[in-house]
This record gives sequence, C-alpha cells and structure tokens, in this order.
Amino acid sequence: MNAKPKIYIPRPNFPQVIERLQTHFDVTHNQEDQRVTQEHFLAQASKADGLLTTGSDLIDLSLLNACPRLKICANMAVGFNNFDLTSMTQAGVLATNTPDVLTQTTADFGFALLMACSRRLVESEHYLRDQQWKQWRFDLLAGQDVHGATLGIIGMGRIGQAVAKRASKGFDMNVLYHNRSQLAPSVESECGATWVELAYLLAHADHVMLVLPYSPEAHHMIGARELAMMKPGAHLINIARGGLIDENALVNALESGHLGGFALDVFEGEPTINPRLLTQKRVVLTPHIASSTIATRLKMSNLAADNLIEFFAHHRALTPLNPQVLASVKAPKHV
Ligand code: 8YV
Repeated sequence: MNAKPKIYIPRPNFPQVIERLQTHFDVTHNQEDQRVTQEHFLAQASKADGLLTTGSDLIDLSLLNACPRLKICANMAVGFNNFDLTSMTQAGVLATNTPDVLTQTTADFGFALLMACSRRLVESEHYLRDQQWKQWRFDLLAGQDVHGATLGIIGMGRIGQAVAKRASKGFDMNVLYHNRSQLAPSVESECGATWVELAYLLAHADHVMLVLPYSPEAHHMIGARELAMMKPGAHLINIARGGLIDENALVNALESGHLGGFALDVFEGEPTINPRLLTQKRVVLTPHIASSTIATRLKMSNLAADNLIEFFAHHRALTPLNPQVLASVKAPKHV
C-alpha cells in the first residue's frame, strides 16, 4: 500500500477541514497565529506533495526548484497573484483557487467600506469614544451621500458585478465601470452599469472601487496622476490587492484635501502597514477581511480541500487554474 500523500498547511485553518484532510492525507499544519518563517515554510513545503496556501504564500520558481515532489497548490483565495502560474505549469504543478464561493460576501464588504468611509463611520466612532461630542451641530462629521451618487468600479468580474448590482438596485447609484473587456449588453443591464474609459470613470465618479486582479502590469495603476484625475472630494475603496495603489501618492492626495477619504482592506506590504496611512483620519483600514464570514471562509477552505482530495484520488480538480497540467502529467501514484 502506498503511503498517504503529504499535505502542508502553513496557516491556521478550520479544524473540521483539517480533520477531513487527515482522513486522506498525512497533514502537517501550523495552527499558531504567527506566520512561519520562510525557512520553515520551505523546509515543510519541500517534504510535501500538496500545499493548501493562502493569497500571501508565494509560489515562485525558486520554491518550485526547492520542492521537486510538489504536485499541487490549492489556494484558499480567488486571487492567485501569489502564484507564478507559468513556472508552476512548466514544473507540472497544478494550481487551484476558490472562485464564486466568496463573491457575495466580498461585495458586501466592499459596500461596507464604501458606506463607512463616505459617512465617516470610524472617525465618528472615535470622536464619540474620545468624548469629544458636545452638542448637535448642523455639520457634525458630515459626509458624502452614497445613494444616488456615481460609483466607478475598476474591474468587472464576479465581485465587481455583485457590487454593481447592490449599487444600482439598492442605492439607486449611477454605475460606471472600466474593464479590459466590455460585458455583454444583457449583463450590463442586469448590473445597471455602463462601460467607460478609465479617465472618464476617474473624472466622473464620486466613489471609486478597485475590484480587479493584481498583475505586474497593474502595479500602482492608481498613482499621483490618476488620483489628480479623480473628482475633488471623491472616495477610493480597495478590496482587490494593495499593490494596485501607490500608497504614498494616496496619502498625499488626502492630505492636500483633494480626496474626500479612502478605505483599504488590502495593503502593499501587508501585514506591515505604511505608517503614513495610520495617522490619517478620513480613512478606514481593515486587515484583508473582505471574504471573512465563517460561512464563506468555510466554503473557501472546503473548496481548497476538495481540490486536493479530487486531485490525489481522481487526478482532477474542481477549480483548476492551469488544467493543462492535468492532461500532461501522469496521475499521482497515491490513488
Ligand atoms: C483571501 C482574497 O481571504 O480570495 C482572495 O483573493 O483576497 C481573500 O478572500 C486572502 O487572499 C487569503 O487567502
């Protein structure tokens, strides 16, 4: 009888999912709320047949070279910019992600950030807790309306579309979007959204939300130039990836009074935060939790686990990113 395949899970995960994986695999996992060192990660990964990764576990050529027995990386994330997909495909390593299951939860959170920053929710709460509230004032912590305003969505995949529906149907917003490809007219009308050039979107939106995947080409796609093109007083919300925004230019745009505020769930060097962000008032900063409800994170975890189980049992996957690997390599021996 073949030994069970070895799976390494470098970050805490649902005990019930780990138990499920343990019935199929020899599992090594880290349940500490402390990121393992890169040396430890490499040492464990090099002994593994499969990894259950998160969006911040880098799978690049040097890791692949150090891990010749690795056959699959199941990302517990829809985004996969942590994967060097070309090198993984060349090395015959299957990559999978967790699309769909997090769409609505993530769109809810994008909306929560939009509401929170345009209505100065966090700042108001601090004001009250700091006992600064003296009396009713006509302009006390006055914000910007969300209903009826123009929302510009950059990136119009599943999550962007879910945000657009909330905005157009629930908040009567005028929704503009920019995406590499224009959606089919039927989908556009379902979302109540209109495709425009990026420059037009930046110049006309009261609130701009980033919902596009990160790629090196999109690095700092929102920099000083783009921020200057935004409407005075506009808000910027990022639920995609930190590297899309030049954070120093963003703080400059707020400090100059040009931007009304911003809300970020993702950061360029996360979990390390640019200290200039932390001193700003009209901002909302959250620790990459847009998909974090127990129900949704459990679905993500189970989908990643299902990809591992299906791969080792039947040489297939539910949500493969490089399915050509399945066609070109031999079935794993551990069936
Ligand atoms: C993940 C995300 O929680 O799915 C994504 O791409 O950004 C989040 O939902 C995060 O990447 C950890 O894997």
